Amino acid sequence: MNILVQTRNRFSKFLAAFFKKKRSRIGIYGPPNAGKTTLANRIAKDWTGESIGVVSEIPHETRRAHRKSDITISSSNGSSVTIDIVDTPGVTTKIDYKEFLEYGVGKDEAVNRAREATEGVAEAMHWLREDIDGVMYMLDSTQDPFIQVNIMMIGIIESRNLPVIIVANKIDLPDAAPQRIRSAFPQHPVIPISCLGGNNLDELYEKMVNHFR
Ligand SMILES: Nc1nc2c(ncn2[C@@H]2O[C@H](COP(=O)(O)OP(=O)(O)OP(=O)(O)O)[C@@H](O)[C@H]2O)c(=O)[nH]1
Ligand SMILES: [Mg+2]
Repeated sequence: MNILVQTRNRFSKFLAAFFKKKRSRIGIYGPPNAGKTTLANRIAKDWTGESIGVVSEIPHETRRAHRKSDITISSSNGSSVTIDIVDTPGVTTKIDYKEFLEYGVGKDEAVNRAREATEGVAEAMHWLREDIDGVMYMLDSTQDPFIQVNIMMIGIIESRNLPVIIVANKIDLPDAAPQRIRSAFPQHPVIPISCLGGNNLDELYEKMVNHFR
């Protein structure tokens, strides 16, 4: 091969690597106990066969952000998106160690958990400012969506112009009211699902492919 052809091939490879689209990092955000880790595990299991983190009924179970890289999600029309999923600690405006005592956690562990949860919230906010390209904002459909933390978080996400899907989880429960979430955030797509029951996940995956591409 002559030197000119070799140089041209090298240059094309360099250009391809340089302009290769960076994988989008999609953060799962929302208040504690909404089901963020359950969803992250479900997505990872469905598309890679592995899971990400530990699920628990105790709030603030996730106290560090966990990432699972290189997940390719396909839609029924043949298009797909490859993303990294970041499962983040639940964000609240107030973390009180006494909250954990109700779940049978000892005082020392409760104080430690509260400290770690506070650091986790700071870390999640840092990621949102610096490293996140899209958000799945997850809510428990049985809870009131009009709370300060939701309004604040959606405001931050909007100010960064990040694509967002609002996930209305736990629609298997009798008190679930995903329409309340739709009225609270009419400017964004809302997908009602049950992570536990697996309801409507196909619609969520379709939306993710279209929204995060
Ligand atoms: N009924 C019902 N329960 C669910 C669903 N998804 C998650 N849960 C339960 O909700 C609780 C919290 O789930 P997690 O996935 O740990 O919630 P999280 O948002 O990651 O919580 P933190 O990490 O504490 O912020 C667990 O008991 C789950 O089994 C669902 O679709 N329906
Ligand atoms: Mg979690």
